Amino acid sequence: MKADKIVLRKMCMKLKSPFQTSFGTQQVRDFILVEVHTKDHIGYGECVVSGQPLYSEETVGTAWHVLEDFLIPMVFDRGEIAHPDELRELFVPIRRNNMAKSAIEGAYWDLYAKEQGIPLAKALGGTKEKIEVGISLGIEANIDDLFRNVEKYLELGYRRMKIKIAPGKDVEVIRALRQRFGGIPMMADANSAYTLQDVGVLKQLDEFDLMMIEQPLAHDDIIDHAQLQKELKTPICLDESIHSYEDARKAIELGSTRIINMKVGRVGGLSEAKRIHDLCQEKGIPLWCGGMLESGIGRAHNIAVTTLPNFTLPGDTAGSSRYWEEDVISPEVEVAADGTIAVPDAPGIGFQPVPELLNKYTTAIKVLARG
Ligand code: OSB
Ligand code: MG
Repeated sequence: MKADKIVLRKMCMKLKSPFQTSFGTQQVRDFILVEVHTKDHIGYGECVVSGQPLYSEETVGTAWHVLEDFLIPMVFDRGEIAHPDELRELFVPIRRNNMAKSAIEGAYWDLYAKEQGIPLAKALGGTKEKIEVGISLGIEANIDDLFRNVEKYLELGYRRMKIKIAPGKDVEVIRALRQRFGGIPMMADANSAYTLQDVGVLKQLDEFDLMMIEQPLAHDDIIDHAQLQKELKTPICLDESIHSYEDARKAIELGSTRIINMKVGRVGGLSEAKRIHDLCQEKGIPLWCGGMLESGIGRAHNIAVTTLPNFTLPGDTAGSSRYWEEDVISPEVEVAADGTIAVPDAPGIGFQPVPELLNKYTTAIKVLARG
């Protein structure tokens, strides 16, 4: 695969409804799309940054800089790339900036699958024809709004409810949901809102038989989580703390995590995601695919990675209409009444980006040419 040009698009899409977590409220998704053009194909990748460094340190501004000034020149210098795994190695000297790396690596994975004439899921070694999905529900000011959301997505078939929690919006919220909806598959995500001093509150959640609690403690911690796990019955699932195979290996070894939320952007790409997948499979740690409120392009990548066999729990990959009035792909991602998404069998990501819609939501564009 030899890129003739690489196109960066700054994107801005408005969410149907605001999404509140313990670190902030998002109404607008600012992110970046990467297109890698070869003689025969275009590969698409999504950079799952946001406008502000709240979930991680990367932003649209930092990722654009790192892509334009470092990663893309490295890719042009390399010239021919036979397999996307080569990019993981190529980018090792560049520290972190995982979402920037993942965007261009994902575009090469799409290209690679298109050149082979196979779906991305197959190119990755995926084995499923459909994937099971749940939904991530933001914090609501008012419990009736949360009830309405849970009701709606249960009716639509979603296989588990993930409830965002924060201090003061935790035990009573989960208790109310259990009283109202009984034993539905449910988990909580704290996005690092607690410390070990809150162990009393977190222990109270044990009573509600949650599938797991996601990232209760600091975004950069794996020590306190191990301590906390010793005190909790509920399994801990790390999200923010896992940036690499090495992070996963150490967290598993320490007992800091019993389940891992995989976000391809957070770990720097699909090749690293596969390495973590294989490690977790060997260690008996189940995986599921997290989300970053992606457009259809990132969503398609998430569907593909979820077809790997150790993604045994429903992920956060909801249908396009949960987020957008209109998505940028055709067809849009749809969740069937049984809470599954059919894995497309067209080559590459299997959903076609629609040029007019890409342009409609593009706020800046830069074409970088080889040479
Ligand atoms: O912590 O998993 C998270 C969205 C943005 C940033 C962090 C998280 C989330 C979600 C939403 O939970 C997942 C989705 O629906 O894409
Ligand atoms: Mg999370």
